[in-house]
Parts: sequence; C-alpha cells; structure tokens
Amino acid sequence: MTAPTSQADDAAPDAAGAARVLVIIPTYNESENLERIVTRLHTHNPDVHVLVADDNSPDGTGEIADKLAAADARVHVLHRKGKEGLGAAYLAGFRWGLDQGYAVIVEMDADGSHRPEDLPRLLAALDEQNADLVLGSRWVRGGSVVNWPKSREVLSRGGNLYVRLAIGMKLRDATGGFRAFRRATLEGLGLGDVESAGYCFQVDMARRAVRQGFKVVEVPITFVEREFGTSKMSGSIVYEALWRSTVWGFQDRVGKLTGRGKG
Ligand SMILES: Nc1nc2c(ncn2[C@@H]2O[C@H](COP(=O)(O)OP(=O)(O)O)[C@@H](O)[C@H]2O)c(=O)[nH]1
Ligand SMILES: [Mg+2]
Repeated sequence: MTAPTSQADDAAPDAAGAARVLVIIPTYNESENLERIVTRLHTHNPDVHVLVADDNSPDGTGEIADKLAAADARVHVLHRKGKEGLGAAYLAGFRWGLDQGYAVIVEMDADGSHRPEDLPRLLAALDEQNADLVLGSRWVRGGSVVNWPKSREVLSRGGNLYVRLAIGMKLRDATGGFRAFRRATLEGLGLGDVESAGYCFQVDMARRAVRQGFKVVEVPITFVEREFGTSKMSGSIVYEALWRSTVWGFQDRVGKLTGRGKG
C-alpha cells in the first residue's frame, strides 16, 4: 500500500470536535455530484462531518470540495496525488478520521447511489444491534437496486455468490460500499497490510472484520444508479476482485487444514 502523499488541507488537530461521525466520500470525476450529495447528506444528517477523498480529479472535483470546505466547517478534504483506486483513498481517509478522533467512520459513494436518507438506519444498527460494522446491503430482504443495468446486477449478484463460495463468508452483500465502522473495528482490522486497491477492498474489509470476530450486521438499503457522471468500474477492477477472492479462499482453506486459520 502506498502512503498518503497529501494531507487534509484543514487538518487541524481534532477536527472532530463534538462530532461523532465522519462520512468519507471518495471521488474521482464527480463534479456533477459532489455538492448535491454533501447538501443532501447534511439535510438528513446535520451532525455528521464529511471527508472528501479526491484523487486529483481532472474535472475539478477537488476544487469544488475545497469550496464546500471553506463554506462549512463540517466538510474536510483530502487531496491525493492521483488515481490510486478506491481502497487506497479509503485507507488514507480512515487514517485521517482515526487521527482526528471520530467514533464512527462511514463509507459512502459520491454519486447518490447510497441514499443519505438511509444513513440514520445504518448508524442506529451500530447501537441497537450492538454491531461493530454495519453493511448497507442490496441483497438481504428489504434491500433493492433501482435503475441498475441488468449486467451490473448480474455482476454484483455473481460476485457476491463467488465470494460466498470461495471465501465461505455468509454475508449477502460483501461488495457494497455503504458502511459504518466503529473506530475500534477499524483499529482492529490491521489496515497497515491491506493491498486491495479497487472495489475488492470492500470484500477485504468485510473478510477481515469477520475473521477478527467482529459483529457484522447487514441492513437493507435501496441502491439507486447514478444520474450524473460515469461509473469507474472496469475490467481490471473485476479481475483484481476475482483473483484476490480466489487467493483468500485458498489461504483460508489451507489455514483451516493446518490449524492456522482464524476461521
Ligand atoms: N478517490 C477515488 N475515488 C474513486 C475511485 N474509483 C471510484 N471512486 C469513487 O467511488 C465511488 C463509487 O464509484 P462508481 O464509479 O460510482 O462505481 P459503481 O457504483 O460501482 O459504478 C464514487 O464516489 C467514485 O467517485 C478512485 O480510484 N479514487
Ligand atoms: Mg456508482
């Protein structure tokens, strides 16, 4: 994993202040979406802070983030030097959020697919179900997808089925990216040796949490396909997810056979 090369430009000590919850929004070319999603997030969750983790988007998303941060003390920006993938952006964001003292750190996409209106239910599940990690889940009862092309639905369902079979994890939606972590959970995951760069980062985090014995709870969400901008999903992202899941599956099985697996 590469170290973050940039600092949050307003990284005063304890940006958290009285705020408990930090929502990290990773961005790459989300200029049409960023202001919309931050406004909507704060309409429904006025007390949360936001960290935009931008990979030096050529479309000016980083400047929009700076403008939002200048106007609202709840908004912070992490400028990264270039496109290094979702996983790397989140790892840098997690580190920043932990350093600043937030109690809960949330992952959420910039494109409106993760509805800020659903966040209170995710946060409530942390307390009510005594969870260490809450996953917004499209594939549990009550979850759904709206306007997703059939090809993406097949990829997501197929990917999750493969993850269940290869890794033996019981989760229905291990690839989703709308999640709430307690800080103790993030501290216990061993983030220092995470290598997943693309979307399989999400599987990696879920697998680590389950293996460490953390309580992982799935809460149904409605996932709405973006209206603006384009998806960053690519063949190489799918390929990385496939090969890493396969390797993890083998490692876990060999670990079990030799008694070295954690379960
Ligand atoms: N910082 C950063 N954000 C990314 C990267 N790839 C994707 N994202 C963000 O991750 C979120 C999900 O990406 P998206 O393209 O919507 O994926 P999809 O929903 O699976 O089609 C969005 O907020 C993207 O801007 C990346 O390499 N770096
Ligand atoms: Mg999306």
